[in-house]
Amino acid sequence: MTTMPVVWSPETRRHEPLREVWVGVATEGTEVPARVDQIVGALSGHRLVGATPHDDDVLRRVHAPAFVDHLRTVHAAWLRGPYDELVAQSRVVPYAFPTPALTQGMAPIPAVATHARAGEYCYDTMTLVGPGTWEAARAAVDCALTAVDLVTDGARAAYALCRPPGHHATREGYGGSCYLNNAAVAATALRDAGHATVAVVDLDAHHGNGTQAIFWERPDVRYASLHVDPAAGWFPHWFGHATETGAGDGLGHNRNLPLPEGTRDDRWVDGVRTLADWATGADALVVSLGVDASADDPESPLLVTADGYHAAGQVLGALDLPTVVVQEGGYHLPSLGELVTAYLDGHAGDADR
Ligand code: SP5
Ligand code: ZN
Repeated sequence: MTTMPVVWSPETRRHEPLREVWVGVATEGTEVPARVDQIVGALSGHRLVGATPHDDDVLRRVHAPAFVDHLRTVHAAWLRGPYDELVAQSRVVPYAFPTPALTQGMAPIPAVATHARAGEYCYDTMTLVGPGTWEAARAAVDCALTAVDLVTDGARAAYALCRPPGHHATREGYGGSCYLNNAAVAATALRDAGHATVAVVDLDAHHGNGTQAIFWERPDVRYASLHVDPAAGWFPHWFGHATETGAGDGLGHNRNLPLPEGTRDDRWVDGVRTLADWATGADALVVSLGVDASADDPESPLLVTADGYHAAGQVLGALDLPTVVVQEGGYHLPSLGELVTAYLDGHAGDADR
């Protein structure tokens, strides 16, 4: 068995959200720098590759340039604001959002106050921006692009240890602990490298509404996801239903398989097989590897085990496509390393574990 190269960057540790505000209460953040240490530590038997710097070209095609500029500058704007004196609060958190409930068909003029401006790009209160958030999110993009380079240079598959995760980030906005959409960047770079169609298969416990939105009207990048049913009350609440199949030229190129709470390995791996069949015929693959579907995970009600993730790796590895595996969620620190290793080893083709 040949193990998969692992791309990472110490810069991804610089994002320290400290808190997430949920139902009006600040709780301890779950998307913490220690996630990187747990995963790197478990993958010491793999070839570790440092991410190399890439320019903003792909990033500015995936995301609106004004959004990218906002993310890069908003924390400095927050520090210039009166927030330190007012609330002794160092993290950017929006408090009002120009949703249709407010705008009612009128075109809002961008706000001046940073705490209001933040609500134009951030769609929830759980995704705080601190001093190192931009540097970490940008390093995660470099991890994804470096993994694409490895595949372009002949590796069959490469793993990008991206942090913060990305699949909830849309073309023009961030939320769900995600800032820049690493998987969408990888898929776009694989298209640039000459792969005519790219399939993104998303195994995170939550639906990747950002990736879905970015490729919604495109037939050349197909998105498919297995996740806890938003209709059972789970984030991202408004998206992830089976009825969402794309639009325009992308109609029929989006596939959602929502699962009930309590889904275990057998039905989850069946779902992975369905998504693998659906991806057949693509020229390259991106796997959004969230391991928060694990039974141990505090953020989802799915009950998948490391054996399930290993089986998922075998199923998607058997597609034998050039593949970039991108880290998404997964929050139970003690089991993170085992879950990621199980998937990667399955994908690389070990027979059992
Ligand atoms: C990438 C990813 O997995 N994002 C997950 C975003 C979903 N977060 C929903 C959070 C719901 C409330 N969590 C309360 C836990 C208290 N720490
Ligand atoms: Zn998730």
